[in-house]
Amino acid sequence: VEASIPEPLREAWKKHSASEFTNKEEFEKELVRHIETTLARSLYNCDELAAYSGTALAFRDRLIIEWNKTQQRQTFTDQKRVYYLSLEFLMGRALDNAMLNVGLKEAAREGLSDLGFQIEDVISQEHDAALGNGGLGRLAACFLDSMATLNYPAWGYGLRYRYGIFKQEIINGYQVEIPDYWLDNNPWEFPRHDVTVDIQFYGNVKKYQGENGKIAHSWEDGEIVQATAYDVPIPGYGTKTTNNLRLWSSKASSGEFDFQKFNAGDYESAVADQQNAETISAVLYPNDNLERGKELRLKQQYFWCAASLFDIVRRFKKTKRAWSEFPDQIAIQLNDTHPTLAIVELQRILIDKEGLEWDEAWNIVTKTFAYTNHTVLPEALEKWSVPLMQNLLPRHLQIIYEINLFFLQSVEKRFPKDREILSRVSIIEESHPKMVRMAYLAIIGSHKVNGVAELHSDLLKTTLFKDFVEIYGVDRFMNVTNGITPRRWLHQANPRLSALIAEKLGSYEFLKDLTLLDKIEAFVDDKAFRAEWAEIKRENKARLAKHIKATTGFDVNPNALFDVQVKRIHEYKRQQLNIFGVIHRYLTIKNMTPEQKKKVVPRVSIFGGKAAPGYWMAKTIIHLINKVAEVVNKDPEVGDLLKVIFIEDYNVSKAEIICPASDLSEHISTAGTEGSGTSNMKFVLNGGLIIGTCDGANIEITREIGEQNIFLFGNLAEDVEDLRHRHFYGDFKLDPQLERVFNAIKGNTFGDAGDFSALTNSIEEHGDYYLVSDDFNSYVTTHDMVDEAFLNQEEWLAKSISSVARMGFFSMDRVTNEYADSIWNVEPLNIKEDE
Ligand code: BZD
Repeated sequence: VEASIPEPLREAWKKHSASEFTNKEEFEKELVRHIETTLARSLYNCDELAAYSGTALAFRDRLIIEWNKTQQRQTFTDQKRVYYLSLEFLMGRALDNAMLNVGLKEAAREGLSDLGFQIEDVISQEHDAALGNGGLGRLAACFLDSMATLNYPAWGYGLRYRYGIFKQEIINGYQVEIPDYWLDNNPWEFPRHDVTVDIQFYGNVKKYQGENGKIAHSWEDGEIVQATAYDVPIPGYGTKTTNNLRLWSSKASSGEFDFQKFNAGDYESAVADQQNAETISAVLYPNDNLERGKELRLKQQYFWCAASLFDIVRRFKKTKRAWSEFPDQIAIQLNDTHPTLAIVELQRILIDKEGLEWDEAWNIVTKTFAYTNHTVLPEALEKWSVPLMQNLLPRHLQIIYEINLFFLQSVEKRFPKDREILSRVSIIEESHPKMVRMAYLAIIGSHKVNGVAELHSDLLKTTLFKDFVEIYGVDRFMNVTNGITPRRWLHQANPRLSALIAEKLGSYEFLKDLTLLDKIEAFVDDKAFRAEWAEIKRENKARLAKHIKATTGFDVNPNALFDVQVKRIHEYKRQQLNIFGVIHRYLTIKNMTPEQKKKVVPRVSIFGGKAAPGYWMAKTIIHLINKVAEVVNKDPEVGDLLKVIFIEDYNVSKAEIICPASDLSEHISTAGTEGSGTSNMKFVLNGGLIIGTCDGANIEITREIGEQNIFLFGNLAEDVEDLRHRHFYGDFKLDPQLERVFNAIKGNTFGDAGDFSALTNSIEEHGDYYLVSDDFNSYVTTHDMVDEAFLNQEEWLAKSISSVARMGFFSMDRVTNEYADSIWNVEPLNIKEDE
């Protein structure tokens, strides 16, 4: 308030308020101005990178003007806001998205062309913002896009890692990790050096007599690290709303202690403190679906939760409302358990700082938070050692114990005869050392808990969180099936398909209401439409083939069936099943007569994905894929009938090239292990068919597009436990076709067999936990059905078109509205057009 310009002077201010370019001419003017002044370059010295920077700065100006207005509008209307807390935001590139969202891509294309540049080359200069591992981080990014597009007053909160997910190089068939330093000349962030929060670690808790004789607690001493806000504007599509993603960066507190040391000549130790503090936001942990309990990770979590909560509470306090209104004004969504400490931090703020009674505070907390679970894999469930937490966050541990005490007392009251339930549901696991179970804390501190696809949410209720369903009733648990933003994953990634659909539907309205896609089913028998549909797919495949040639040197035939599996490399996702299937195909082709070979459908098997640097088995899978590629791709007996490609450094911008180019993609996790999967949706939305297990969102995709349009195979989730049990007791026989594959590997067909023994052993010797052998026969016969189907191109096209027509359900806008209605209870803002 103190910083605002006095009323009588505002007219002068408004007269000079920044204005937005609206056409090609004005864009060119802004572009040249930025290149010549902001970037200090000239027409004699302007490469594509400078053209990119200039274009980005021009669009950034537009975004920030709308960002400012959006924030004013949201403050003025004072409606309930959503805060989405996620340790990962896998945003990808921003420029193309910004141009499309504000509707000025064509103006920019012509403007750049007038000045000597191709827009595609300019766009591809941008470095991906890769602050995430996989699906969880990308889901957060899709949320931001939808929340802005639907005009929800919403903020994202995350960490500003100096290093995002590593860049992957393949050297001699092995994955090598290269640091991803992405911050140099990133025009999309705004440092807010005036928005800082001091964050405390370590120290100890003192009890004292507070007002009216109450026992109170204060957390004293320890270390202070400073959080600085960096804001990233998030434009909605076809709306003025531009929301905010606030990322926190750490540095040593600008307090006295470092200067004291510095002045006392202890220069090295002052620098060490600085570096120590900066380490907190230095790097994204590169594991997906694995938690390893490292102290620095817990520091990251608390640093980010505490800074975000301070910011949220500060904003709330400005409204001068009663604390009881906090949950009417604020909804906080926890993206997995990573931000669970936010629950404890809010309780701490309310009781220790604001003097509320425990019960009153706890009531506010539980009404504010909701928790999304993304996995049932045991190794991904977060647990923190009690001694570690005691040391780092002593007051928080006390509060956790208190939460647990009240919770267990209530459980005991309800189930007085059940002695076991208390140890089963306790937040504290009685192991050595004791552990804090973060998922239980998240459930107890939230009013809603959701899974990300129907099967996944059912499994949560019947297995992992069964006791909590008994305790709280089934209404606390719900399903919200994931979705994807059609703006990036159709319009931006596949502009020609988007244009064809728009032409038939009469407008681009489907990008805001994806259920309108169902109207294209009427054209499924229209010859010209089909031909165009096929031509677009062919062109997208040619674009990918070009990328493959440029990056791997291999030629692939765009008329072959492109069979794609791109996602994080993980045993449960079963890239090993895929590559074993490829080897099976290779051996089969090699045994064919020339006559038989003529009937083979040519294939290109395309893989991509990163392995966590410490995940040995996943790295072995990558190695095998690359070794198989080396042998197959140069085998003259095979020629064009089979090619194997590993695309290096799979990321969001590569996904935008790959998804539109697939004929078939693989979503083949062991049934019951994949929360949802979201790339399955991206591929189908781009006209690809999928082969998959009855897992995650494959099940709802099947329900929507029809069984005739998907290739399902493999054992069902309900049979998995029994099969594993039988393997464990020695009831295991290797599938004979898989045995032939293993014999080839063991015969050194793909290099030293010793390199791959861990892979074959895990199946033959160690119980085949992921049921690769059990599903192998079903997998390869289903692939034969794919070939059969691909031979009939007309029918394949019909499947492709009607699948796309039925994908409306998987829009992130549907997802966002479901969260808004049944979890957050927030309304979109009304935007007047003339504002
Ligand atoms: O979340 C993924 C699930 O595996 C997918 O099935 C699901 O579709 C998406 C979105 O809901 N989970 C992750 O991506 N998880 C992680 O990346 C992760 C990262 C750190 C720690 C634990 C998990």
